[in-house]
Order: sequence, then structure tokens, then C-alpha cells
Amino acid sequence: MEAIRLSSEGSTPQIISADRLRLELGQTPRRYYYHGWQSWSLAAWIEADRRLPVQRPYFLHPLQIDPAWAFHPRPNGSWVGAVEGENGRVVLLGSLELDAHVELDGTALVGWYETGSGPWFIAQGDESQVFDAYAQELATRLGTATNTARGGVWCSWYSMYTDIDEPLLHRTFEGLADLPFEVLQVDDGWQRSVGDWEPNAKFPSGMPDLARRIRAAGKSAGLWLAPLVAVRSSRLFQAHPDWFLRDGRGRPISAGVNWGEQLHALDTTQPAVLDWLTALMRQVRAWGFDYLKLDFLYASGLPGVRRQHMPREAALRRGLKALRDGMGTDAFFVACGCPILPSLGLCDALRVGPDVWSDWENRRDEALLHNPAIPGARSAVRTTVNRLWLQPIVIPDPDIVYFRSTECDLTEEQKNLLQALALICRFRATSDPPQWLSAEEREQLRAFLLRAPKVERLGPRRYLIDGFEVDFGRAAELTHYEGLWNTVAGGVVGWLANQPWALKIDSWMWRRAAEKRMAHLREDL
Ligand code: 9PG
Repeated sequence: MEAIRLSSEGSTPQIISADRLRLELGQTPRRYYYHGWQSWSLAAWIEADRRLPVQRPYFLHPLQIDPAWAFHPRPNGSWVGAVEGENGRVVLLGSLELDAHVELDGTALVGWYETGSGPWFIAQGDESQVFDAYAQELATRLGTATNTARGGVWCSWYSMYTDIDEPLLHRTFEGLADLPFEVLQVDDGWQRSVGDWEPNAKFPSGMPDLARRIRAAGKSAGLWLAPLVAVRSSRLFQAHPDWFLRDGRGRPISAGVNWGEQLHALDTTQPAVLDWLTALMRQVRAWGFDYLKLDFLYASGLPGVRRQHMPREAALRRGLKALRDGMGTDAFFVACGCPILPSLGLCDALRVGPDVWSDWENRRDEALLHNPAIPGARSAVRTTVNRLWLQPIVIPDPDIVYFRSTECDLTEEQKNLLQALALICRFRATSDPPQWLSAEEREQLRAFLLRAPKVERLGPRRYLIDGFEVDFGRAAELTHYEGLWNTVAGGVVGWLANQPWALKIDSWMWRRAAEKRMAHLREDL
């Protein structure tokens, strides 16, 4: 353990190697910067004397945060932590290698590597300055994105969810043909099962046909896969149970619950698994897709027993490398649901926040479940804005923006904020089906896709876009909900959320809403 005291004047960054490092700040900080593990985990500045409640439901921890530190008693985050003092100066402590964690312990920032030791980066100054310096150093060690930003992307998820099929997508692509999209991306719903990456019965003409139709319209074909997880009922899990991470008692670990099933995680220290991943990516390229949104990538970085002993994030990075090797350097790789540092240098774009949703905030999720990883427009803006410092290393994916007013409750102001963020990130995606756009909204979308804006950064959360100021300050804050009523209601709802039967009711309600939405969509076709 290395203990050092922060000097009051020194402002050149320092790099020190240690297994554990204690950085004495010499004063009680005002705010602490939390940095969550993966895409969907929270990143935000919070008053240093506040404690973030443990988010619910607990069974989603492996899917939303780093479950290893979910119940840690002090403010903590993955790889990097920062504090702001009374004078507004920021001190940052960040690791330059994987498998590291930082906490605020009173008047000290403490960082440690889960195994062994490694380099720590220490900087103080104004917020933009210290985060920029950290990003520079990470870029040098881990590498940067190789492909440049793509133009507009249309993604099927945020209107159709898993209810996609061949005729629906064909007609949608026809309706989008005269809009200046560069990529048409097919999301979740085409596969036989999560783990079995072949087309299901709703895609009888097969995947090469789908990609060919997209390319015939002059666009790139994009595809969603979650290659590092498999549901229990998949053929993959049934055929190769030994390919999956286990707990100390030999049972396959939970990588969370989704698609109404238990998820399991591939062990990316096994050569057979790596070969399978590389072959899968080659296959998808051979089908004709060259924009790949790979999702649920956190799975192979979860704590668990691996065939070959190595730190968990180093193991994940091996898996990501095998995926990149298979797809080739010319494919555009969007990493989603992915631990941040292990992906740097391997992907082109990285989702840096949770999913957006067609309304701004949800009181149940925010106030009662204390869960900032559940889809929501404000949650997405908050975490994305607090991760824009990653921009010199990777294209930040802020998720999609909305132009439609059908099936969307966002105000004009909220939609404008999402659009501004997409322009800043240089990642422009939408999911609006053409038949849900009015003539005016369609023209707004066209103008947005064609825009070549001049973006200037005024501060960490303030930008000028073509001379217009956009301030994300308020949206980027975390609202605290307190009081007796909130505690009682939160206790009840939190308990309910942890019950499997309540989950069944929730997915039944989701199903009903989806059926209504799809009936609406198909009748408009
Ligand atoms: C497809 C989707 C979309 C989306 C991804 C990802 O339970 N959860 O917390 C949870 C979070 C995100 C999520 C699914 C579940 O969405 O971010 O864009 O591709 O998968 O299933």
C-alpha cells in the first residue's frame, strides 16, 4: 500500500505504481464523481456526504452494475474517482490498467487493483483539464477507435422491440429509402435464441437476403447480437455447459435475467470459446453485415471461476479481441452493455449510458428503486454527459433520439436535448418508424441527418452548437428523493421488485403494451 499526500501547488499529473494507493486530500471534498462499471451503470457527480442507495432489484445487479461492489459501504466506482473541493478544483485518481476500483474514504481517495498492482494516474486542476489528461493517458496505453464516425443510423429497437419480422422490416426500409441514413440496423428479435445466432421463423429468407436488401438501397447493413451471453434454454448452453462461468460451487453464475430467463456468461479464457466467437463474427460478416452492435458484453467480465486463472476484465478483453479479430478492422463495432476500460482500443463506438425511453423520468425507477440504469431519457442523458471525457478515445454512443410525437411523451425541449447530445457525440441514431412521423417531423429528421454542425465545448456540461448554447447541467444531476413517505414506499416497491412473481406481472404488462404498440404500428403500414 502506497500512501501519498496531495501537494497544494503541484498540477502536473503523476503516475505511481501500487497495488493499493491512498491519496490524502487534506480537506473534506464537496462532491464525488461516481463512475459505474459498464455502459448502463451510473456516472454522476454527487455531494460527498450523500450515500447512493443500493439499486433495486438485486437480481439485476449482474446486468446493470459491477455486482462485486454493489453493497460496498463507501462511495466508489470503477477505475476512476474524482472529488471537487470547496475552491472548485478537481482531483482525479484513475487506474491505467484493468480490474481496478476507487473509493472515497473521508478525506482520501483510495484506489486498488483486484489482483496484483498497476499504474495510477493522479491529476488536479479544473474538471475538463484533469479528465482530458486522464483520457490522453488511457488512449496511449489502450488505443483508440480506428473507424471514423458513421452517418445516420436507423435502429429497430426503440419502436418495434423484439416484435420484428421480415415483411415489417422490408416495408420500413422502403419507407426510409429516401432519407439520408447511412446504416439500417436490425436489433434484437431476429435470432432463434440468445446464444443461437441463426435466424428464427420470422426471417424465412435468411440473413444474407436481409443484408442484401439493405445494401441494394445504398446503405450499410447493421446487426445486433449479444455474443457473450446465452439463455439457459439455448442450444449453446445445452451443448456446451462447460463453456460458461461458474461459481465456487460449480454452478453456472447468473449474468442477470432478461427475455424472461436466466442468463449465463461465456468463459473467454477457453480457446474453444474464443474460436467460436471469432467464427461467429466471420459468419455475420459473410452474411453481409458490417455494422455490429454487440450487446450484454459485461457478462464475460463478471466475477466467477474461469478455466484459466486471470483477472476478470483481462479475460473480457480477450473475448472482445476475439470478436474484433473475427469481424475485421473495417467493420464498425458498437459495444453496448460493456465495461468501459476493457473495451477501449477495440471498439469504434461505446454506449456510455443506459437506454433512452419515450418519456423523460419515471418516479418508480428513480425515487423508489433508486435505479438509474433502467431505460429513461433523463437517465441516458445524465450518464452520457458525465462520460463525454471519453470522446478522444472512443465515439460515445448516447443512444437514439426521437422525432416522432406518436408513441412518445417527450417535450420539444427534451427531444432537442437528446438531439444536441447526438450532434456532440457525432453518433446520430433514431428508431422512428416512417409511418409514425408527420411530414414536418420527417423533414426535421432529414435536416438533422444532413447537418454538419460546428461544436465547441464551453465546459464539461456546456456546449455551443452552431452558436447556440446547450447546457446539460440540470439534466446531468442526480435528484435525491427523501422523506418518510419515500422511504416507506421505496421499501415496499423495492421488496416487490425483488419477488419473481412481481417480475412475471411486470413482463406480462410489458407484453400487453408491446402488443398494443405493434397493432398500432401495423395498422399504420
Ligand atoms: C435489446 C436491447 C437494445 C438496447 C440495449 C439493450 O434489464 N436491463 O437493465 C436492460 C438494459 C438495457 C437493455 C436491456 C435490458 O437494452 O441497450 O439498445 O439493443 O438490449 O435487447
